[in-house]
Amino acid sequence: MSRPVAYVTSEEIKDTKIINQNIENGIAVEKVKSQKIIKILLLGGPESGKSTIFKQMRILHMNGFSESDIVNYAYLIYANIIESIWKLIEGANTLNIEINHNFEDDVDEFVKYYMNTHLNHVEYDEELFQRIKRISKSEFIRKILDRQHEIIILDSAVYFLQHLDRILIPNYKPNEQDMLRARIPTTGITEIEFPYRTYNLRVLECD
Ligand SMILES: Nc1nc2c(ncn2[C@@H]2O[C@H](COP(=O)(O)OP(=O)(O)OP(=O)(O)O)[C@@H](O)[C@H]2O)c(=O)[nH]1
Ligand SMILES: [Mg+2]
Repeated sequence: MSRPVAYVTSEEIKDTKIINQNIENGIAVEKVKSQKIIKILLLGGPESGKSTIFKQMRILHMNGFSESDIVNYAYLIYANIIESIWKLIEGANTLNIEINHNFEDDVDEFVKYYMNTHLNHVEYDEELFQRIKRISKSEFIRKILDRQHEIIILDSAVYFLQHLDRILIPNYKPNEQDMLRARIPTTGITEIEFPYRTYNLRVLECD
């Protein structure tokens, strides 16, 4: 039986050489790039904005957030809202502001929930969220917010309270602004790296 004769034309050899050269060039460019890493270390006190800069860089240079990030942020934002309402209720005590009689039941039920639920385990809860919406519109919360600088509340509390009707819904999908405002305290060191112009930027955040 005759064997197939394998042969290549001079044109094909030329093409292969060009492809090879392109690959070699690509490797050389990558090597130079990898040598041009600029490291940026973000430092600062709590809530000074390190994580916010991190998130902004992800949005601008790394295709933003994935679907699973968005779901995680939804629960984190629910937890931020619950924490904010709790701080405001505590504020009523600190500032000697009386809780309006008609909101006592909502506040009592909210406090019970807060005392019995870890913030990492917050789920969508129609009854609780309706209570939160009612509490947020009450006279005593308005009075506390007028004096918010006398107590410690989350930086993003007012922002989230203004958007409760959009946020406290089933299958809520946070937008970029919501995710930028969401607060999760950093523990340890976080790192991202992305190409920027002719460099690679490596940004580190630590606390
Ligand atoms: N007013 C305002 N606040 C913002 C804006 N963007 C983010 N924030 C808030 O600013 C705060 C910044 O907090 P982070 O970025 O988590 O601060 P951090 O330095 O990482 O803090 P730690 O992780 O505790 O060390 C958050 O509460 C955000 O909600 C904005 O555009 N305007
Ligand atoms: Mg942080």
